[in-house]
Amino acid sequence: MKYPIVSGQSLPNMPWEDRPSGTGDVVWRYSRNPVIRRDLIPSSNSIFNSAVVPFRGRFAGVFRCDDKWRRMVLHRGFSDDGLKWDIDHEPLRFTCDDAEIGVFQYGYDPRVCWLEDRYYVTWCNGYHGPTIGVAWTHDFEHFTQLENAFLPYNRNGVMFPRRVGGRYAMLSRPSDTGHTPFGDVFYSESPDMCFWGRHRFVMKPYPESWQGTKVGAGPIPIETEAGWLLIYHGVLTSCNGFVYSAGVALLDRDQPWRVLARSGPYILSPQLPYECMGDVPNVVFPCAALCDADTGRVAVYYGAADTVTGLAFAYTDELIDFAKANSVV
Ligand code: BMA
Repeated sequence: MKYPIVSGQSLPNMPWEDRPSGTGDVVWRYSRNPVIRRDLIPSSNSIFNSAVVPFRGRFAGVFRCDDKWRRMVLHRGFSDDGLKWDIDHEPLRFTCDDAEIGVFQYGYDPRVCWLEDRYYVTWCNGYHGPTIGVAWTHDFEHFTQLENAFLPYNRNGVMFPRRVGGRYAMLSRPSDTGHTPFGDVFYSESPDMCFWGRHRFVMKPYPESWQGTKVGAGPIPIETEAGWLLIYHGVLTSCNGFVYSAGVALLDRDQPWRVLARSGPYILSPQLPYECMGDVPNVVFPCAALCDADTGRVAVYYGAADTVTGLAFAYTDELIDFAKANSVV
């Protein structure tokens, strides 16, 4: 590989399809999308913006399943192949030492990060407005909730899979109470998963483009010898409302708030019917990526139209070259 993956794992059983002939696109979709349909469990209105990870030779995930009340709740699930998912019919419950923090109002847009010896879950957590909830699990049975990372209002909390400069690290996007019409990505550090600080600016919208209104981190960054590979979402305000697309950036390995490259064109945008039609039309929203360290194959899980979950494929080397060759930095 041109840019070897650092501390990755072999995932020969991850979902994969070769790029279809006739396209040179850096990202291509699973031919049988949506990989998770909206009504996979009886209670769900929609299943999207969800996070999956390798787990004990199989795959596990935390799924955003809005229910038929239209409450935003999180469910855990398991899969042998990353394609056919067995999602628990009951919402997952967190245990928390602090009764006030442990009150569950709503949860959405989870990410899951393997870090040192356990899986950390971050999600947009209701606490007098949206902020970043943090919890950990060893087994996807018991989830221990920690302090919220930030003050409200904040969304898209995405952890790094190792300490950086000796501290835990997270990207996030300060926001407002509603459908925020702005948004920059920031980097924060923590010595203990409780207190977060040393906030650094990472990137802001790029004007007059698919990422002109706001940007937010997507899947857990993938460490390569060239830098942290970050897939992120960007929003354009059209005369028909927000349009959510995805791009790719490369962040410095030691100082991840430094952006080395960032794609001017998108890598994925809402174009197919299940991305353009649904509860919120014209949304692709990546929240997870599986990566095989041996080949650089990437499988990106993304919410489509706030209704179903799509899957798309890419190679790390090609994503990095795309960010560099088309960089707006
Ligand atoms: C964002 C989040 C996402 C959602 C997107 C499009 O603000 O709420 O969960 O996918 O809007 O509606």
